[in-house]
Amino acid sequence: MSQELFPVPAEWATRARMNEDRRMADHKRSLEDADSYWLEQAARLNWMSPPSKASESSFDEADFGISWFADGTLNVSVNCLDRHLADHGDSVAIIWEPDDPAETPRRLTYRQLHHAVCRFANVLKDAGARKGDRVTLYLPMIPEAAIALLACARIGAIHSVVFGGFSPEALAGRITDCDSTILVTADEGRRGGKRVPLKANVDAALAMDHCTSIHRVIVVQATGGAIDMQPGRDIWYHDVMAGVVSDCPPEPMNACDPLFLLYTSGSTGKPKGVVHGSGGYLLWASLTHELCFDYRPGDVYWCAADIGWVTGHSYIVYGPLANGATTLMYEGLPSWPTPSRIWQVVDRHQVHTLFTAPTVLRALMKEGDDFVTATDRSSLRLLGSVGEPINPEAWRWYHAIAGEGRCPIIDTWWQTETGAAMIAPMPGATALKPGSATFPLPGVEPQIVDGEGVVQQGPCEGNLVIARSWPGQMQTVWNDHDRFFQTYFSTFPGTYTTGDGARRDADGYYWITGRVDDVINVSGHRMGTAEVESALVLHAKVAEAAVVGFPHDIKGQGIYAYVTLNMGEEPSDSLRRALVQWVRAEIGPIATPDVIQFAPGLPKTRSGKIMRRILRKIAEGDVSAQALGDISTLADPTVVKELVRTRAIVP
Ligand code: 6R9
Repeated sequence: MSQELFPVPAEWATRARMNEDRRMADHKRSLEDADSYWLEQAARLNWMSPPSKASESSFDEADFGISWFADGTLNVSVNCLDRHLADHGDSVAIIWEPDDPAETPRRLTYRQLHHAVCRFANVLKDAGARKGDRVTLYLPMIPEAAIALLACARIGAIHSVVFGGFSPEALAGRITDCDSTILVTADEGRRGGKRVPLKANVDAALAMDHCTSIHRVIVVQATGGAIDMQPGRDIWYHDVMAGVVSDCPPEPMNACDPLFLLYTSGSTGKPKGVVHGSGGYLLWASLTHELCFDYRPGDVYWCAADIGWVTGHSYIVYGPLANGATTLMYEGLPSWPTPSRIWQVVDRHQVHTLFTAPTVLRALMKEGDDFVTATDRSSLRLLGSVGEPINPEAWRWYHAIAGEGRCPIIDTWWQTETGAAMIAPMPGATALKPGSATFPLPGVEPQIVDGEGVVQQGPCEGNLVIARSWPGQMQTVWNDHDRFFQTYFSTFPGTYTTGDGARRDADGYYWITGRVDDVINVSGHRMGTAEVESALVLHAKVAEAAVVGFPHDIKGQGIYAYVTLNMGEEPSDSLRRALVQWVRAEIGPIATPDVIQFAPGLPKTRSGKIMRRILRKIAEGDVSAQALGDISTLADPTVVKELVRTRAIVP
């Protein structure tokens, strides 16, 4: 644990809204005088009818529920667009940087974005979308993605974005789970010079027997590639946009009405639809965007995430646009066509704030500093990190090389479930320690509990829980309120269980240590080991599979799969390759197993439970007797010896 301390740079001490004293006073007040604090904060939004109540949430089974600003009415798109028009309608809302640097970037002012959103909202209405209907978005990183999100918000339709890298199978599952009726996609996506066959994937998904709810597919022409259009079902975005008016009155929404759902992996079962409300979520995205990045007019802010993840929702679209910011949206990959690309984009658009993931930094670090130092980067003032713990080495590189020592690193810890950042520094208020997400934001009350749920005091390590509701908290799991309670509130009653481990040091800094459940974090993407296992056992030759994470230099964690074959099947390299392809086709490339070890048997307890602890150790290559621990309780202890022996022949 690093004890270096990086004080607030002088430039930020002068410029920032927050300083150390105010940060502490705000946090104290947000907990001690929560109602008045939050009703005051609610004024940062534009309400049709302002709320008179803040939180009426409870984590207890008897009166369980999450409710924020329950009697307030607003429209999220009005907050992100209309209210900015009078003062700065002509300032740039979105800068779009294409995949191919030879192409021309696009710029949309707030006025132009408002115009496009209202038109597309009318297109959605013409397609039959009504308040509460689900609209699935399967799009590349193009401005139409932001337009589609906000158009749904305008009419009160609930958007469900499916990451463009997911397979037809995964897309179909997410459509069916929420019965969405309309799908918005593009002909193709582009990333790193390659084409992603989005529309062809859509066709494959909609051809599946169980996937029957979609009656309208709206297709954005992004590349002009050849695709099939099914008459009566598929329509071109540009055709329908040409035929609608640009006047679309915003739908009044209750603060608790769902704004979106977003599927995310857990430790068990299928991915669940995380449901976020309108008022609390937007307040949280907007407030945390201001606290963490201290945006000022004229700054160019770039969150280099994909819209398919919660980071894209909260920090490319909702947070920055609610705050009237200029948000940069990048279609491509950080290191294509050259490892300098990310910094070239910074220079091209004079980016002030860059927000990316540790996995990107580690990959760029490996390429050497010359790709960074060949660029100017003098516009950079703030650097953000999200998605996984940032190792101190990557932190120092980001700080010293990319940011030339002048930019604070804002390491934001949060989750799809939390809506936006929870534990994070503020640039003018927090002295930094490399690798620590530092302190909780206002209203966030973290606790560290031991395995029995006993709250630990002072410096300690254990399970990270949150002791009270905050405005950005998810409201339910789509169609499964019971699963919501069971997943997050039953392990340590009375608190929200994050699934992460954390350490608190003597100065009160929080250090996130990673997941404590069966979720692995591959390049900042969450993957349930159960999902990969289910995909593997669907293969005709596979009898059983167990998947664990293992440390990976670039990805943070890699996917290690133990596979037991059906009787009569022989392990081979070609079968190994076939299984890797199989998983990619079932879930998508982000689930690609790094290692497949054919295992004659899996270590199980007598009650049949797979001992993952042992599998993790073997995957890490730590096969000492001490590491493997007591294996005498296994139904068949010889299995372990066999796994250690066969590990040696894994390529
Ligand atoms: C925003 C996002 C959530 C999980 C979370 C944790 C890990 C995210 C982190 C971090 C350490 C950070 N995580 N940010 N761990 N430091 N700054 O990533 O949401 O995709 O739901 O993942 O990611 O393990 O529980 P999501």
